[in-house]
Amino acid sequence: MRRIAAIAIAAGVIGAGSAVAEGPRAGWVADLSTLGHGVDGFVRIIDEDTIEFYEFDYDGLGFTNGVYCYLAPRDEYDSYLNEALVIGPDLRRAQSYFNETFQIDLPEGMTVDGLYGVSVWCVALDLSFGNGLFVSPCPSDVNGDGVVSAVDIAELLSRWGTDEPLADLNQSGDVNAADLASLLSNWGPCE
Ligand SMILES: [Ca+2]
Ligand SMILES: [Ca+2]
Repeated sequence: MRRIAAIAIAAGVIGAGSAVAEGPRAGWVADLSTLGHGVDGFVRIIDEDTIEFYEFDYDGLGFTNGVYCYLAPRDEYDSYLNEALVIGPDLRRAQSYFNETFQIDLPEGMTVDGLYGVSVWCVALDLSFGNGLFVSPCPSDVNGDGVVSAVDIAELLSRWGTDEPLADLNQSGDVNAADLASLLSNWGPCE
């Protein structure tokens, strides 16, 4: 623990005054649960306003008001509908989806910033057919540059004591010493 504390103090000096930006989280992936209509697969963030469904299954059915991709804040993605966050197109169609890949551009002016949950959402029933949380393929790489380094410690320390998902590496709900230890254990290039 002595080593961790020493590095933490050093990084605190480095991090003082540095700007904190969430970044586009390119490459983050959500693993869709299966809640209805055979929905399964993954959704990946391509850039700040593009997401990609892949290995996607869905029987194509649903009620008349449509079934849409729905992006939401972390705590709301499976229980609450804000229509502004529903992004098109309507995913229903006559032929079922099997192992498909397609991209969706977010509406003009909308980005993935602050949005961690994705659902395949049936509007008429206010019901998710499948959903998941976007997670980083290399969680300790807080700033997303492909390497776990002192910069990431500085980014983590700047969020110390908060619940910010970028730095809450073990998804415990707060940023603390456990996250710092996790970061140090993953030191070096992302695999
Ligand atoms: Ca990094
Ligand atoms: Ca944590």
